[in-house]
Amino acid sequence: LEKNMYDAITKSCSEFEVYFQPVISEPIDNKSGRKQYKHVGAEALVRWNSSKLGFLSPDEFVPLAEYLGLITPIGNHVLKKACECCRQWNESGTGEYAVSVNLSVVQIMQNDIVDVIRKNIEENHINPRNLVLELTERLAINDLARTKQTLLDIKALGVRLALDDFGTGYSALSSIRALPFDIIKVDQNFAKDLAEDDYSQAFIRMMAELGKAINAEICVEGIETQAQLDAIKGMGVKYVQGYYYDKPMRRVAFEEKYVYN
Ligand code: G
Ligand code: G
Ligand code: MN
Ligand code: NA
Repeated sequence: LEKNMYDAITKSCSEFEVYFQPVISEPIDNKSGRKQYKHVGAEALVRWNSSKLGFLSPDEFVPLAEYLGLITPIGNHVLKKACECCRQWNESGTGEYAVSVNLSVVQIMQNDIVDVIRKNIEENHINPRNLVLELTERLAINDLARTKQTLLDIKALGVRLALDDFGTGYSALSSIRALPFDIIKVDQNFAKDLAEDDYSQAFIRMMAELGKAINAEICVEGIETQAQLDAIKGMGVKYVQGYYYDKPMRRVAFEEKYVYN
């Protein structure tokens, strides 16, 4: 895995393909309005089409890439592709598109991270608000003061920051308070039993309430059914994401369905 990963990065990362999953904003609930919505964005999700190893999902290689420091070149490649799409879709698509990119805490610790992000925004002339950077606490944040300063520097570019997978891993309510997030993404585990479980409903209601106090929008991930969508109706959740709308798909498929429709 390690050797193949080095080789793939040397070959200008062309084996790393970026998929896109729609992020739905303000679903419209009229009776016949299933799967309708006002706006759509996209989360960029990397896959590795390895010539030697076959098709690999990020769960199979991102942890090793983080350990080896190789998530930085891979992540830069994903960011570049995502920003190119953001430019193209906003220039020629039928709506306004925000594109979300996952950043590893390993990337956040690179000295040039702010410059890399700025360069991508400038080269593509994108409205920085349309770039969302997602950070997860799957790995512990070791240096909170430094992380906070870096996130403030990134935010000063005008991009939005999202806290990903909230409610799992090292997630702490103190991070929401300490770090400048614009969006909190509730982990998909809470969507799983949303239709029948009071706890998950209460958790999402609580997060929406907390979001109001700190000026952060809530995104619920992993929505697979109409019943799950109904369960969060009226809670003040701004974004939803999940198989109910679509799985992550190749760029061309996303464009056909959501950009040039
Ligand atoms: O798309 P999928 O469910 O297979 O993604 C699995 C995990 O991999 C998710 O937690 C997601 O955040 C992570 N992931 C996907 N793409 C990227 C990426 O470009 N960079 C990083 N750091 N993580 C990613
Ligand atoms: O950690 P992060 O939220 O970045 O990862 C998103 C992951 O969740 C992707 O791998 C994506 O394929 C997966 N995903 C997205 N929507 C759904 C869903 O509705 N159900 C399930 N089981 N997984 C989902
Ligand atoms: Mn994510
Ligand atoms: Na997530």
